[in-house]
Amino acid sequence: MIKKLFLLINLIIPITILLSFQVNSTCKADVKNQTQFGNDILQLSINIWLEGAFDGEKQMNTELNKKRILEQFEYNILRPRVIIGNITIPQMLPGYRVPSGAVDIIKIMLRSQTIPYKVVDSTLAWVMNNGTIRDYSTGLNNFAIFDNSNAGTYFVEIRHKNHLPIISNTAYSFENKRTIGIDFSNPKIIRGRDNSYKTTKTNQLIAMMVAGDVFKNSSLKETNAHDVFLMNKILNEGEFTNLEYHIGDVNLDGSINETDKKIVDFNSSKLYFFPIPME
Ligand SMILES: [Ca+2]
Ligand SMILES: [Ca+2]
Repeated sequence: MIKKLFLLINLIIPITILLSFQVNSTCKADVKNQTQFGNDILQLSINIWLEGAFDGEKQMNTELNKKRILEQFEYNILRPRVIIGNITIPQMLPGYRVPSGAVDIIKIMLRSQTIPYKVVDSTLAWVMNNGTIRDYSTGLNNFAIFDNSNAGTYFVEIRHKNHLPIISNTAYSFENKRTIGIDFSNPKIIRGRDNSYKTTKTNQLIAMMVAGDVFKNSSLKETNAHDVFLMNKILNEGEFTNLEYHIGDVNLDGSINETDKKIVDFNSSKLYFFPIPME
């Protein structure tokens, strides 16, 4: 009898350990969603304006959302590409929708504060029409979520498909689950970007991401002809269908036409600088 009991205990203990490990793993996977490189969840809330979509006063257009172009892009393009290199890009979680009021998608990167300023994490976020953001996965939180890095001090870089990238002037200290707020509409926040300053209809000096960067090349070989040349080519060749998430739609209204070309022409002298001085 004692021997049988001993055998039973010997069986139960490993099973219990195995089960508890599985439960822990499942919980961790649910919470962290494919975390591989870090243990912390960093939260970033920003204010950002995208030139072209911005009305010059207090909001941006939401045509890509109204025409369901963002929704199609999220489902058809982004979902199959969850992992890019070593970076896990979040996808919208099942059951969540593109948030109402979304203008477009931006990519936000955290860079180390020491040379060579490596990218330590990267995530996507929805830009909302009032200049705030939402987390990409659910569209419900008013902050972007980074879960592949640890707490630390990082520069914040923002990229968009056809706007010039920008980066913060200083590095910010992130702690686990504490939301950092950065107002990128304040010109002082952006590093070396005199070109992005604009005066709004209400005579406020604000910063925004410069529109029209349809040709992206981080090398020094890019000239100020590239963006204009590519925009002309897009218009002339008409290799697009409206209602498509397209790099030529500079003002983010869901169509590609002379309005987009005018913006690229107007900004052509700014568009060949890769404005991340540290790269
Ligand atoms: Ca360019
Ligand atoms: Ca357009």
